[in-house]
Amino acid sequence: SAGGQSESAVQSANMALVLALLAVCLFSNTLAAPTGLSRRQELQLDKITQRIDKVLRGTLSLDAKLDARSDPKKLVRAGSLKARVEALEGPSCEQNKYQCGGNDPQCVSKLFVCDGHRDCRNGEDENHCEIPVKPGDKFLGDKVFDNCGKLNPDHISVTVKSVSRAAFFPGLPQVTIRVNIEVDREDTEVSISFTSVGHYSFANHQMFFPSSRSDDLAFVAQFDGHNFDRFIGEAIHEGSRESCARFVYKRQ
Ligand SMILES: [Ca+2]
Repeated sequence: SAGGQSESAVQSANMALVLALLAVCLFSNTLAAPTGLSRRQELQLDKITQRIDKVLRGTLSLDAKLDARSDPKKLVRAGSLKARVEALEGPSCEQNKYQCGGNDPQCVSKLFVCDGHRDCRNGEDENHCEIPVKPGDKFLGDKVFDNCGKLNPDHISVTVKSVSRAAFFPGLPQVTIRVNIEVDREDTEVSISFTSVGHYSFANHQMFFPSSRSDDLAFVAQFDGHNFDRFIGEAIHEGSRESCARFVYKRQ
C-alpha cells in the first residue's frame, strides 16, 4: 500500500540520518583534554567517551551489514540523504571536533559544546543548549527489530527520572531513566523495569547509557538534532559492539 511504502521510506530516511550522525561520531575517537579539569576528571571523562566511541563503532558495522541486505533503491535514497546531511555540515573537522558553522568555519572540541563558555568565534557552541529531556518525560518505543533476548517485546517505555549537570563538566549532563518492558502474550507474561544512569551529549544530540554489571547491553538514544519528540533507541552489546535491538521512541 502507499501508506506502507511511505512508512518504509521514512524508516530508511531515519536510518540514513542515524548512520550519518554515527559516522560523525566515528570521526572523533580521541579527545583533546579540556582546560581547567583535574587529572582525575580528565581520566573520568576519557573513560566515558572511550566507552561511547567503542559502542558506536559496533553500531556502524552492524548498519553496514544491514545495508548489504537492503534493496538497492533504498540504498540510493539512504546514500543521497547521507550526502545531504554531510553537505549541510560543511567542511568536516578533525577528530572529535565540532564545526562552528557560518561564514567563519572553525572547529572546537565537542566537549566544549554547551559548557558555558563561548569557544566558537560566532558563539554557535553555546546557542542550542537546552537539554531535550526533563524529569517526568515519557517516551514510548515501537519495535523495529529485537534479537536481544527471548522476551521480544513490541514496546518499551522510557521515563526520565532526573537530569543534572556536574559543576566540573556541564557539557555532559547526567540523565537517569527508568525503563519498563511489559510482555503480555499467551506464552509469556512478564513485567520488568530497571533504572539506568547515562549522559546527554549536546554535540551528538545523543543519550548514552553504559551497560550494567549484570549484562553487557548499552543503550543509545539518538535524537536527529531537530525534532526532540522522538529518538532512535538501540541496545548494543558492549562486548561484541553489535546492536541487537532498535526501537523508535516517541514522546507521550
Ligand atoms: Ca563552549
